[in-house]
Amino acid sequence: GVLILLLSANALAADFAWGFGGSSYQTEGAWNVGGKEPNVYDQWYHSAAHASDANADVTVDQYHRYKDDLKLLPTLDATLYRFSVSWSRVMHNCTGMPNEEGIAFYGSMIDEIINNGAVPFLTMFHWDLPQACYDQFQGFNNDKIISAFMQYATVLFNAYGDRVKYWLTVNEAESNCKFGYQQGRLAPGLVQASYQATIDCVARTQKLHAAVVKMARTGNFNGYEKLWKFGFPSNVDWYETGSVYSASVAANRNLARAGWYHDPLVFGDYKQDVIDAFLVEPDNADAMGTPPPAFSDADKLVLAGTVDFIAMNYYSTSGIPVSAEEVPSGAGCPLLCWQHVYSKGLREMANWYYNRYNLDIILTEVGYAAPDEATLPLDQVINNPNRLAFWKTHLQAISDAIEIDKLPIKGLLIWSLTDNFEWGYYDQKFGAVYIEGLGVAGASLNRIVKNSTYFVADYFRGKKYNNPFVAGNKQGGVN
Ligand code: GBH
Repeated sequence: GVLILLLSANALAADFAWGFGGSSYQTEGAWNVGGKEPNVYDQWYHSAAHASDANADVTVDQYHRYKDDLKLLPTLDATLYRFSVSWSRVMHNCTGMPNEEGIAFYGSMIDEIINNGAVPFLTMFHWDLPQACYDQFQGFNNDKIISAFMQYATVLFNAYGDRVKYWLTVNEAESNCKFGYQQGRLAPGLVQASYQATIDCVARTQKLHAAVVKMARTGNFNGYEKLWKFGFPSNVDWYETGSVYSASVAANRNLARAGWYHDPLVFGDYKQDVIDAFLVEPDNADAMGTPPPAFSDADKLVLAGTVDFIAMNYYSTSGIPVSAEEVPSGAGCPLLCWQHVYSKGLREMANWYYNRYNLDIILTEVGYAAPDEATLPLDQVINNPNRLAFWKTHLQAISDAIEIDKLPIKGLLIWSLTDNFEWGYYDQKFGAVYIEGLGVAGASLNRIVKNSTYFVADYFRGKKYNNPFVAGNKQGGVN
């Protein structure tokens, strides 16, 4: 009787695993070590115009400390780890010879992830384009980025495809395009007047993603390519019906953001409701009012079916009254608080994705930059009640989505493992781990785990979900 009970309880447990994420420019440092060439962020923050800004020359020095950092994973029973490869660390001159030292670095990182019992999620591109690609053809402002990226992807597939199964091609295409190539607020700093430039750049990035995935699926790399899974992490703020947005406005905005990202990669093109949603709301400064470009028939064939799961980044919900926010707004405060904390938005967005695409969902980023952590004394940072409250509500929303809504949310990658360089600032602290003296020259950069991180680990231990992921292909077969 007991055995049967145990077996059936096990059979009922949902498939889910969790871990942490980070990105190369934000965490590695070692900007000119090991044969790494400058990327557009090195160039940007070293330029005269930004000489007084913070930069990520050192940041959390993960390049030298990754082995120790990754040891944290098994102590928390965390089994996923997302990192990005810095293109200019592994290839010379944009598309020139591979840099063997850089290739070996990420190979060692992947081995350490696997040795610590975790599954690597490899982000191919998290915005730190080789400066050489920008100098040669303006990077993502030119279709030449597609063939250049395919050469880069070939290097990654050959080097890591035996141990990496989960690939994220381009992180947040809209953020990269808008901030880097239209508004010029981040590197490489190109300014173009119209949001149309962002829309065109996103379409180019979708074609790039599709070309890389098709290359993987039709190519012959190392015998493991049939096992690889691909995602395209989206940045979509959820819009909530309420006093600010009517139901139809909120629905249109969600369609025009979430559908814009994933319709082409699932269906081969935008469905009509996405195009209608773009046209309907001319007051929105961003996506609305400007139609997305038409894809050619040839493009549509390549685009369709190029994501194996929905890679969902979630931080914030727009249109809720301040009184509905579960904890104080995070990130960007006090100047421009952009993170409105509302866990129900996560659950609603995940439902939206599943209803539309019927695919597994992996939460590729969820996190909180408590607005006060830059100024509080250490013990209050480590025990921050707002961070704890954030995780309580968001873990509840995730498990409700899994257990009540029956959504196939298969993974959570907490953004981020450590406090790091938040694209211009060190005072927006998303980390599960505090870094002593981050941003201060010569600081110890000692790691201290925040207490809310132990809460997360205990929460998932209690859930006893089944881990659906299988470590590197050499390690344990396939799922
Ligand atoms: C992600 O971007 C990135 O993938 C990651 O690198 C980053 O560290 C993390 O999230 C936290 O920000 O200043 O009011 O104009 C999140 C999407 C979109 C969030 C732009 C900040 C700026 C809002 N980002 N947004 S505002």
